[in-house]
Amino acid sequence: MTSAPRPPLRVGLLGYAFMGAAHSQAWRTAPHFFDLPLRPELTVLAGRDATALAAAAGRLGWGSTETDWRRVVERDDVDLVDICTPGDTHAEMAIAALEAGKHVLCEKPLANSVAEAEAMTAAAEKAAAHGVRAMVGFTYRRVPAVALARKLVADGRLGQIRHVRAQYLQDWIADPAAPLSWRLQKEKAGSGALGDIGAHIVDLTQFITGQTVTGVSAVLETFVRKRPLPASTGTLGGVAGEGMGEVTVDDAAVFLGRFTGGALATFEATRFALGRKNAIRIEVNGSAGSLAFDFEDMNVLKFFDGAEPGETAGFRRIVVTEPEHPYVAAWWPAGHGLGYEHGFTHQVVDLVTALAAGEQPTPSFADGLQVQRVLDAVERSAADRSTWTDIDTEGV
Ligand code: SOE
Repeated sequence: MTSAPRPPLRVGLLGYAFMGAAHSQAWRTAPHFFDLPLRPELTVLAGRDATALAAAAGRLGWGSTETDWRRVVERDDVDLVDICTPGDTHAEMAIAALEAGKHVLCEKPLANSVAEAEAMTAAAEKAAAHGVRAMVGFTYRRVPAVALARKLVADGRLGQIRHVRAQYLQDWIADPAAPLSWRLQKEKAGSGALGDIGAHIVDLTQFITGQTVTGVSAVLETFVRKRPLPASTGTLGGVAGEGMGEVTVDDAAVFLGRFTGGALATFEATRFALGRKNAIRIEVNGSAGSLAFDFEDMNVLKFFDGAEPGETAGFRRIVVTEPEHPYVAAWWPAGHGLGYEHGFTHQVVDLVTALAAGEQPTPSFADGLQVQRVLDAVERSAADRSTWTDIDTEGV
């Protein structure tokens, strides 16, 4: 790695819970393993509780703090605003930051509604005319096995895609005694499993296949309608306190979809799959081959090559830990494997590289809006109990 001085990229991070911590480690780590064209500086961390904020800034490595996020947007020593707060704040923060000339990285889902996502995309397009960039954080695109899956499809190794099967399975609210965290409140999170984890598999399947979802037919369910109010917030659920409150989002989403290239898809997103912790499972079947990925075995991609003779053909387990694989060469000697946090680090690498080149990083806000439209179609289809709901493709 060269040690030539690089221009700084001064980052202001909004939020310091689970995602804030994941992004902090990415900003800290990326320049130590990758030869980045810009040098990220952890300039300022924002949050409302001054005591907790000071502790988080010390723990996560931030140089200063602000208890009002607007100050971060206004500060002259901030080049990029990274938004890791609940969805109800994304639109206001991102639009203010873009209007102030700051680049923006915004956690998924982009917004809580299509209208907000449209406003954010319009602000991003306006800012792009001045070289200001916006990206949405669909981190799992940066898992090496996922990036390899996309490459195999793009190289034609799967032929024409016929089937896409996607699940995102967690179990952290399967216990009815788990508290009513913000992720279970519609006004904060927009939707439940659908937006929180279903958004990831919509993005991932589109990323891998290079196609988009054109229509859906869906069911949503809320299994546990009342939960204890939280006494304190924790990494995900927090600690239960006194009193009960209403769950106002879906606990699970199941839907059928069609892709632009004609493939049929099934999607399942739930936080009630007991024993499944972070199982993002994607299988794609094409006319020439198939592939299968499970995040619980994230360093592996399974590939079936239809051109192999029947006698020896079978799914091969590709261990995606070799220097030839996407992102891997920067890390450990061959075979040593990566984890959850590396996706966030790769996200910083790709973002910083695009910014330095004056290019639009992906996924853009327009990409985030397109996913938002799929989520919205799922909600409308489930509410209407309709058979099929087309997705608006205007402007994406
Ligand atoms: C909670 O379900 C969650 O933290 C999601 O919000 C993240 O996007 C995912 O990476 C892990 O699970």
